[in-house]
Amino acid sequence: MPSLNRRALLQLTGAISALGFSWSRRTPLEAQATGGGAGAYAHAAHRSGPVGRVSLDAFNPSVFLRSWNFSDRSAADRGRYYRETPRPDGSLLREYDLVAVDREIEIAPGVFFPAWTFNGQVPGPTLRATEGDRVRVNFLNQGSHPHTIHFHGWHPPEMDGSLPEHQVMPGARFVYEFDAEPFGLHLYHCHAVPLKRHIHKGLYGAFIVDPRTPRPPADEMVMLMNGFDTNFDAENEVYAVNTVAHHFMHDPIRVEVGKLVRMYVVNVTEFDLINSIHLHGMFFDAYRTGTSLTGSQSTDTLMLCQGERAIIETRFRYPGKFMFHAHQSEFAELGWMGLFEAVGPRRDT
Ligand SMILES: [Cu+2]
Repeated sequence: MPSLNRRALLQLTGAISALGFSWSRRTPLEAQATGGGAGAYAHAAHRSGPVGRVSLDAFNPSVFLRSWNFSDRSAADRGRYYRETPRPDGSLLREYDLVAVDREIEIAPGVFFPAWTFNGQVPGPTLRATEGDRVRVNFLNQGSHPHTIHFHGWHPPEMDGSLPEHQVMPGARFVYEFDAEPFGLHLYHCHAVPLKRHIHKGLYGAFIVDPRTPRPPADEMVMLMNGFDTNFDAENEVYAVNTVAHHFMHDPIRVEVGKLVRMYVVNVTEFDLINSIHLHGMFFDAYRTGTSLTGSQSTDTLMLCQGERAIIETRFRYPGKFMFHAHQSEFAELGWMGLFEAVGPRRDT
């Protein structure tokens, strides 16, 4: 694979766009805004990202967005990875099978990344329990390096997956078991050393713990902000939400005007200290770490440090397309941008 640094990718994107092979058509509004000059047109096209589409056969970010506890699998297949058993106190034992495997994944058109994955995908499957449930994770390391699973949340030290003696060698197994608490939006990731390498290679996922009294019904979605260092220079060349650069520009997230939308946003970007999410045309309520039922902030831009996460809620007032992206412009141009498409009659309040 040819080496690809940040600048080269930008230049590639720009060169392709300058040829006019933009995947997005200029809207009448853009034509009006740019005045139709050739330079303005090239500039408008430059903004639009690279040509071509990533194959979605192995992993589709839009399916991942609204899947948890292997709900994207067929009933028969799901049972191989996830089982629920009622317990006497009314809670559930939730049992998961996670397997570490090396796998090459496509993160931008024609750009392949030699990932380390949970169950063949990056991010790993979203795990979701209710506060007080028992979580049991049967971990099998089929990768080429020692790995662990380190969960955020309450658990005894032998379940932490962080010390040298916790490493699970290639071919070996370990069972992680703990109670799901506190409620909130957590994450899990490999904690073998060197840590930044093991995380950024793709060994991470979201771990949602719902409160015993559920949050109000909503259109829910999971967004992991991630980045990929394709030439191993300790800088990311590609950024995304849910791995595939610019995916949600091609395939906007469809939502209903007026309906509560709840996003579980996790920052698992390595090498950059912070990442952020900005929504156009609206404000949202942020619940940092999801550990309270009272919103901590009303804003349109939320900054998250490495490993931080937040639940954000909003209701779209107007039908149409709304951009969302990192407010670090460089991240946005390198893939971390997307669109919502709201449908239904407008609601001005
Ligand atoms: Cu690892």
